[in-house]
Amino acid sequence: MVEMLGDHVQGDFRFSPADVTVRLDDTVIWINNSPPGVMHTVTYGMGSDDPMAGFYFDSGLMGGRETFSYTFSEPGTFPYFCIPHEFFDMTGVVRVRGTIKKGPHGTY
Ligand SMILES: [Cu+2]
Repeated sequence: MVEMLGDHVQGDFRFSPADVTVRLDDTVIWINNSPPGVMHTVTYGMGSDDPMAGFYFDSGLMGGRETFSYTFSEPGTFPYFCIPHEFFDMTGVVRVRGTIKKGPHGTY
Protein backbone atom coordinates (compact mmCIF):
# COMPACT_ATOMS: atom_id res chain seq x y z
CA MET A 1 0.00 0.00 0.00
CA VAL A 2 1.38 3.38 -1.03
CA GLU A 3 0.00 6.46 0.71
CA MET A 4 -0.56 9.74 -1.09
CA LEU A 5 0.20 12.55 1.33
CA GLY A 6 0.50 16.31 1.61
CA ASP A 7 -1.90 19.20 2.07
CA HIS A 8 -2.46 22.75 0.91
CA VAL A 9 -1.00 24.27 4.11
CA GLN A 10 2.24 22.38 4.52
CA GLY A 11 2.68 21.23 0.94
CA ASP A 12 5.00 18.23 1.15
CA PHE A 13 3.03 16.34 -1.49
CA ARG A 14 4.48 12.85 -1.80
CA PHE A 15 3.99 9.13 -2.27
CA SER A 16 5.03 7.08 0.75
CA PRO A 17 6.95 4.93 0.24
CA ALA A 18 7.97 6.49 -3.07
CA ASP A 19 10.08 3.52 -4.16
CA VAL A 20 8.68 0.01 -3.89
CA THR A 21 9.85 -3.35 -5.19
CA VAL A 22 7.29 -6.08 -5.90
CA ARG A 23 7.12 -9.49 -7.55
CA LEU A 24 5.68 -10.15 -10.96
CA ASP A 25 1.85 -10.25 -10.86
CA ASP A 26 1.75 -8.42 -7.53
CA THR A 27 -0.89 -5.72 -7.11
CA VAL A 28 0.05 -2.32 -5.71
CA ILE A 29 -2.66 -0.27 -4.01
CA TRP A 30 -2.46 3.50 -3.59
CA ILE A 31 -4.66 5.42 -1.17
CA ASN A 32 -5.23 9.17 -0.98
CA ASN A 33 -4.63 9.98 2.68
CA SER A 34 -4.48 13.74 2.20
CA PRO A 35 -7.12 15.98 3.83
CA PRO A 36 -10.46 16.39 2.03
CA GLY A 37 -10.19 18.50 -1.09
CA VAL A 38 -6.69 17.39 -2.04
CA MET A 39 -6.84 15.39 -5.25
CA HIS A 40 -4.06 13.15 -6.53
CA THR A 41 -3.44 10.88 -9.48
CA VAL A 42 -1.25 7.83 -10.04
CA THR A 43 -0.05 8.30 -13.60
CA TYR A 44 2.61 6.22 -15.32
CA GLY A 45 5.54 8.13 -16.81
CA MET A 46 8.29 10.61 -16.08
CA GLY A 47 5.94 13.58 -16.27
CA SER A 48 3.15 15.04 -18.38
CA ASP A 49 5.54 15.79 -21.26
CA ASP A 50 6.52 12.11 -21.39
CA PRO A 51 4.95 10.67 -24.58
CA MET A 52 4.34 7.47 -22.60
CA ALA A 53 2.51 9.26 -19.78
CA GLY A 54 -0.47 7.19 -18.69
CA PHE A 55 0.50 4.29 -20.95
CA TYR A 56 0.37 1.52 -18.34
CA PHE A 57 -1.90 3.13 -15.77
CA ASP A 58 -3.61 6.39 -14.94
CA SER A 59 -5.93 6.54 -11.96
CA GLY A 60 -7.70 9.75 -12.91
CA LEU A 61 -8.34 12.25 -10.12
CA MET A 62 -8.69 10.59 -6.71
CA GLY A 63 -10.45 12.25 -3.79
CA GLY A 64 -9.95 11.58 -0.10
CA ARG A 65 -9.65 7.93 0.92
CA GLU A 66 -10.06 6.76 -2.65
CA THR A 67 -7.87 3.87 -3.70
CA PHE A 68 -6.37 2.79 -6.99
CA SER A 69 -4.80 -0.56 -7.70
CA TYR A 70 -2.70 -1.94 -10.53
CA THR A 71 -1.34 -5.43 -11.13
CA PHE A 72 2.13 -5.54 -12.66
CA SER A 73 2.22 -8.36 -15.19
CA GLU A 74 5.59 -7.52 -16.72
CA PRO A 75 8.96 -7.01 -15.11
CA GLY A 76 10.69 -3.65 -15.21
CA THR A 77 10.87 -0.22 -13.67
CA PHE A 78 7.68 1.81 -13.69
CA PRO A 79 8.05 5.51 -12.86
CA TYR A 80 4.91 7.45 -12.10
CA PHE A 81 3.81 10.89 -11.01
CA CYS A 82 0.83 12.85 -9.71
CA ILE A 83 -0.61 15.21 -12.32
CA PRO A 84 -1.81 17.97 -9.90
CA HIS A 85 1.49 17.90 -7.98
CA GLU A 86 3.96 17.21 -10.76
CA PHE A 87 5.71 20.50 -10.05
CA PHE A 88 6.06 19.57 -6.39
CA ASP A 89 8.05 16.52 -7.50
CA MET A 90 5.33 14.16 -6.36
CA THR A 91 6.76 11.11 -8.07
CA GLY A 92 7.32 7.44 -7.33
CA VAL A 93 8.59 4.25 -8.84
CA VAL A 94 7.55 0.59 -8.77
CA ARG A 95 10.26 -1.98 -9.53
CA VAL A 96 8.91 -5.35 -10.64
CA ARG A 97 11.19 -8.36 -10.20
CA GLY A 98 10.76 -11.67 -11.97
CA THR A 99 10.86 -13.11 -15.45
CA ILE A 100 8.15 -14.04 -17.88
CA LYS A 101 8.71 -17.58 -19.13
CA LYS A 102 8.05 -18.19 -22.78
CA GLY A 103 7.12 -21.70 -23.83
CA PRO A 104 5.85 -23.44 -26.98
CA HIS A 105 2.33 -22.33 -26.16
CA GLY A 106 3.23 -18.70 -25.67
CA THR A 107 3.60 -16.77 -22.48
CA TYR A 108 2.65 -18.45 -19.27
CU1 LIG B 1 -0.69 14.67 -5.72
